[in-house]
Amino acid sequence: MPPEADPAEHAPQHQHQLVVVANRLPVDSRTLPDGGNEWVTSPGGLVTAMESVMRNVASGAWVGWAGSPGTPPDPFEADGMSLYPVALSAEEIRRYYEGYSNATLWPLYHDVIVDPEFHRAWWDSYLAVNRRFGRAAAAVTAPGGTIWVHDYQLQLVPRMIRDERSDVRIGFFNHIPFPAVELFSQLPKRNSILRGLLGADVVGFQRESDALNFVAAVRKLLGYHVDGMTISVPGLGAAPMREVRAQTFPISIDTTAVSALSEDPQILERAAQLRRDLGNPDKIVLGVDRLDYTKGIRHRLKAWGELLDDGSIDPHDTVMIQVATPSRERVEAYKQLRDEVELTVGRINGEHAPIGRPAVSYQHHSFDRRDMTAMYMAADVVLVTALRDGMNLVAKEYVASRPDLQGVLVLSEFAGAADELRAAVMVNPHDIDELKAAILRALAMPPEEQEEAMRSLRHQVLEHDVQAWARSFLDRLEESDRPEERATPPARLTGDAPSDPEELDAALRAFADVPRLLIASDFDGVLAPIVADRDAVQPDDASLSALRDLSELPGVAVALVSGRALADLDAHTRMPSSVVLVGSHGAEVGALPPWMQAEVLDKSALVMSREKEELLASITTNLRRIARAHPGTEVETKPTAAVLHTRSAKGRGAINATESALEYAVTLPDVTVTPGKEVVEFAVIHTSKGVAVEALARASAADAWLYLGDDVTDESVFALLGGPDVGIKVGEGDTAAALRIDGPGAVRGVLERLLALRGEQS
Ligand code: GDG
Repeated sequence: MPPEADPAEHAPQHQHQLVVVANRLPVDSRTLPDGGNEWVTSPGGLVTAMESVMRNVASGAWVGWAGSPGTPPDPFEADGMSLYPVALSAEEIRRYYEGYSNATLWPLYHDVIVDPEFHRAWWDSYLAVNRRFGRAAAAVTAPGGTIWVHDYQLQLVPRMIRDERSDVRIGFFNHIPFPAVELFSQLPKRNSILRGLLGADVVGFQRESDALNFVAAVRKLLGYHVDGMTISVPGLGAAPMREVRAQTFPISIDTTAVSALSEDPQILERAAQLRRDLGNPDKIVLGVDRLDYTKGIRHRLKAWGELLDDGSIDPHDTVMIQVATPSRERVEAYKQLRDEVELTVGRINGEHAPIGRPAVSYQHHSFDRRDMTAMYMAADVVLVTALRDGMNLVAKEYVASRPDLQGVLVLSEFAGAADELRAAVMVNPHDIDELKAAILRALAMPPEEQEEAMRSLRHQVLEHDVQAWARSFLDRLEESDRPEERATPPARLTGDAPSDPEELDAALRAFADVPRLLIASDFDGVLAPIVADRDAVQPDDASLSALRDLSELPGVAVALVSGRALADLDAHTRMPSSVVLVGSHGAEVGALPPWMQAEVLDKSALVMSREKEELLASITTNLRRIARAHPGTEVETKPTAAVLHTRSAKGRGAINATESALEYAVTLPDVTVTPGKEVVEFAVIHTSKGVAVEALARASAADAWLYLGDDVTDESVFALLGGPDVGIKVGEGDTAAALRIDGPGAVRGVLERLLALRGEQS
């Protein structure tokens, strides 16, 4: 069983203005001499960056895993922030972290250097853990605060927070590449991932190509409207459209800290000692990487081995140091990589190393920052030969460690750093001959040429440090719409007066002239008067018949969209197969006519998991309890939702039952609760009529849509309409529709007029 400790339970009373969410907290567990344990902070680039921005906010926090399975430590303070540990069970570490994150997403996002594995149990765990992180973050953020979510392990978190906290700004930064849509499309649950990310206001990437790949995936797989790097995301339920910005923010390092180390005399001495320890070679070539197949270590060793084989390098003059920090050691591909690398190093040393000194000094352990800097300072050449890398900080650290302006960086064009560090010796690491030539060129580069290149590289790195990176991301996030500004869709009409008949007719005439149309309508209150007994509903036969006839005309798609369950809607309308039925506010879509493109409807998001089934069962039980306390109210169960109906309640019963239901709703962050006309719907599948109608418009390649609706749930469709579209609100109330008619009788008039106008053309 996963540990269910909820960090919010231990939370200090105050709420935080800025909350960072990352898989790992910036702490490590250290064993004390007495066998006990203590937590020490392990400042990396991200922590340093955050420290500088957190100085400017009243209160900062970090939510993440503390690094060991089971019960996490209580929240604690470190470096001016509150740290909130999130629990991960041993099984979740295997499935969410080693599985879906590191054996599915990591290889897929790095262009399938090894084959990604797909397992449904891993996904379930990823979902559950993301939810835990999302809830923990939502619980500790101040009203109107900012949450910054990091990296591929937590891609669902932005949306999960958004569903719970519409008042906060949410940013997401992806530290690794985002793959081309052709590759990304292989990912099971790909659309859930995209929707998860689109919960953010700003989605940040390392390289321009990553941001472009993401936007292309959103356009192709979700069909959302994209304008440059701005994506229009339809709202959930009655929520309005949101704008999400995709942008490039190349990450950097704490150059001040690295520069300070590089000027420390003790570290200078360590660098000199290192050279002596290696037998005073003329040249030291260095590689520093996590032992990961993306880093191109095998390619590098192959090139190095061949240079020794063909005598281009003399192992008496030139030594290679390869630091390969242990990483993800329980993931199969990493075990294999380690075996291969160590075999190759052993072979190279066996064949070429002079007695008493290595040809390749292989270090499979980690070093402290001071030792790392000493290595950079001793290295005449650093090899960064990644096959795919989000950025690669080693490249930037090397440059920042060389105030002497000496040293050569050989840099793979597949590392994000290649976009900025143009003065490096660029290389395609897949081309072993090219790699060998680049290494020889670097080894032979005259000091003046080194100086010129290093000066240019240092200018780039010193001008753009990690603090500037964090500030520019947060500034961009700050510029996104204030959450409260987008709280309600724009009301185009207020009051209850029907539109001028002339205006309505002109709109219908213009609409009927458009080549491909989608005509969609709500059912209750539009095609049938609202009645107390929902089963006794009497649809207007003439309206249904007009819709039927419209659906037979060329270039016209017709859909009925209702909050009712699909089967219920079908039973009351008996429409032919040319009319698409959409039930449960978009969560159930009936059969599509063969000419519609079914693939644009994302059914995967609509699938009920066991977890959702259980949630729905418990909601139903609770709503039934509320219904028993308020005679006349009743609970309807649908495949993906439970609905409290209050139409037949006595006295104040309807109001009281609705209030109880809404109070209960607050306890259900993962449920979409939609109050409508004398109903409150609790849906465990997140969708809306707007999402469904938009998908149908795409599936039918419609140039314009007409929508008729009377309920608040129809506002999610009206909010999407623009240009050539026609939105008609049936009955009173503020609305985002541009036209109003007064009831089902007038609907019949509209549909018959449309039939006449369009029929004339065919
Ligand atoms: C991901 C993306 C992106 C390594 N060995 C030791 C050690 N290191 C430090 C390096 C560097 C860091 O680890 C590695 O950063 P990279 O950027 O090279 O790569 P990933 O770990 O894959 O990081 C990457 C990064 O996120 C940031 O967005 O650049 O593309 O894959 O700082 O110096 N540090 C110490 N001892 C070691 O033995 N102290």
